[in-house]
Amino acid sequence: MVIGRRAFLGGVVASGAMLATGAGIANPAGVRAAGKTTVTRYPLYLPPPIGLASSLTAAPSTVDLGGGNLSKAWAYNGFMPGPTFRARSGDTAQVVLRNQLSEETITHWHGMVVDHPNDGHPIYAIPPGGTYQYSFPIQQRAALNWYHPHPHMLTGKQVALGLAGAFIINDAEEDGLGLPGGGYEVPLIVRDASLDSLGNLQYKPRSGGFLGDTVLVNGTRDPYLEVDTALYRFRVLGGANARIFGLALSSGAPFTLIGNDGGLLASAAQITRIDIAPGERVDLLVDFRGMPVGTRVMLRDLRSGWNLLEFRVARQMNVSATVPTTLSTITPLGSSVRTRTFSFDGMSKINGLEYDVNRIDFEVPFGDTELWRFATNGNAPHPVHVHGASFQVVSRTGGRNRLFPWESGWKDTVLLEDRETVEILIRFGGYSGEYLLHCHKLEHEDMGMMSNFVVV
Ligand SMILES: [Cu+2]
Repeated sequence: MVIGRRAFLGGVVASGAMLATGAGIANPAGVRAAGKTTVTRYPLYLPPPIGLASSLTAAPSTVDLGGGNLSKAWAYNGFMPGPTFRARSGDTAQVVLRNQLSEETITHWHGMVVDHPNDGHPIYAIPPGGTYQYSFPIQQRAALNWYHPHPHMLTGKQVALGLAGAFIINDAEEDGLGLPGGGYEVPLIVRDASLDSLGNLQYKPRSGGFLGDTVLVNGTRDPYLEVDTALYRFRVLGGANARIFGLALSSGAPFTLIGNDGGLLASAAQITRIDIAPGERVDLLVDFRGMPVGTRVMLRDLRSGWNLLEFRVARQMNVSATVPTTLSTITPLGSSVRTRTFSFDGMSKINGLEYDVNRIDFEVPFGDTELWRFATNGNAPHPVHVHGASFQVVSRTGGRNRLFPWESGWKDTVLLEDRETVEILIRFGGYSGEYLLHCHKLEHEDMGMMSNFVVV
């Protein structure tokens, strides 16, 4: 068993809070949030950085979710979330995955355009004790991507138990904008979790999608973050198995939305609510300038009514920062040469077929722009994710019947709610080879709502 540095430090720092919260471990966060009882909050955890030439070990571990109690989890290198990779366009990643779990695993680099052997396809799952050598160049624009397990029928369990981490790419275009950096750029991995009576992470799958009763931000229960009177950049990942979050600030102030799955948007948008489904990312600026020290602002989830993260304005600072209005150039993919339709059927099928790891369902010519139409045939929401390329969302009909500002620019995951049809434009210009299309509600994925295709 590996005890991460975080577990050790957390145990020392936060031991005084244990008595106050010992009974609260198994309480549903929704109950706590709705009541008037005082919630003991814990410092938001920030995963450590990791180099691009590193070993990544998936293993049972113990982590401190806040308050000093150690919870059993599965973690990368003993950390939950796993360590944060940070790369620049042009770098090369050389990562050795080591499997110290009791079952097979493989790691997928969600949002990264890599070739088939580096994509974490389930056929490459390694047994307990096995290793897998990844080697891939980073040839894409700045974005918050992430990594998580992708073994067939085990992804939901392994992610729910703690295996996920951030992979941030920076580039010169982004540098030129003078966006908040250093301590003012904070990744936020938002997920729900289920804890047993001892406070250990547990996985209780249900076919409609795992829903936990405790929210974790960067693996911290009831977190707070002390902030300066400054502009902050929050890199938010929807890291739940199935839960969709409706992000908003308790102050009613808007977020400044600057990016999403595939990096910067063309221009910034002021928006008070953002829905983020499993696998989706949003890049948000939040301005604490001008707020008196002592001010508290809550990041909330309007769907469940949960409090996600409390910002505590703690220090008066004079940090110059401007909110750029023009961010990047998004070149439209243009007209498509063919259309494909994918029906997400029930909880386990695409176009009537359950996943077969050895079956190739369709071929896509390299470099062609195609229009893909995603429709539901019940049991939505389905966050639809494509490996191997980013795409542009062009329309949504039925259901919410519109597109949202966080769906502009480049995406790799798009939310399909009940009765919705979503059309995207996609072009595979990175590599030929085998990739995956699947529902990112991990229980649907594990039950077979996934398809192999080949870029030829
Ligand atoms: Cu689904």
